Amino acid sequence: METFTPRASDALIVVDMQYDFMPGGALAVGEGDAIVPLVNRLAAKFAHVVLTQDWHPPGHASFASSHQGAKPFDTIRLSYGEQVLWPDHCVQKSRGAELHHGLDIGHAILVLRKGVNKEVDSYSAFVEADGRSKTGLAGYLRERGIDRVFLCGLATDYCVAFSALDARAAGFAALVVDDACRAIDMAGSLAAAWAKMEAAGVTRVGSDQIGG
Ligand code: VGL
Ligand code: ZN
Repeated sequence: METFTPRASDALIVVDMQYDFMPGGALAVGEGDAIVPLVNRLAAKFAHVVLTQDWHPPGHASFASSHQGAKPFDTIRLSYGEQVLWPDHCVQKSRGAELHHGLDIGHAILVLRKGVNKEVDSYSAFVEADGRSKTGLAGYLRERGIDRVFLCGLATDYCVAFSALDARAAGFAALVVDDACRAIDMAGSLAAAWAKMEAAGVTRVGSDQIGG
């Protein structure tokens, strides 16, 4: 079994560990809360930890409630392409948008908020769904001397996958710590996400492969 020991040029990106993605939340991911202890143990091994926070304004374009006649989990066409419509979730300053209080990652150096543009969604921590608007994370990581990112959190098939794919596109090595993620898995989305990630050179690892 190949192991990866975190080094100074690695970062861990902890994706969207927010109450709305936990059981009982507006867009609950099965067992979303179960990974909190594992994410904490993983984060302790990394000097550079970035947290992401889905952070939508009220009336966001990704909300079904923003589109006449639409239901959550429908897909529609927006100016930038296909968009899955979600229940209202992670509304700025709401309780559901808060990071899980069980996260114990005091040394995290950046909380990156995404999806803040009312008209454009952003599963990815790097580039919004229009494929053009950058969050600045790639530049930030590069300035910190990072060349490899590990990802964990929620949800494997949406925000984790899109972030991993964009990390690769931006020239970083990318590894997804599979057991420290949970998926929405809707209409084959998890298998599709893994196929894309594998094709893009994203490495799938287990937390038992992370040394240190
Ligand atoms: C996410 C759907 C909508 C995620 C965020 O964090 O994976 N999924 N917004
Ligand atoms: Zn969202």
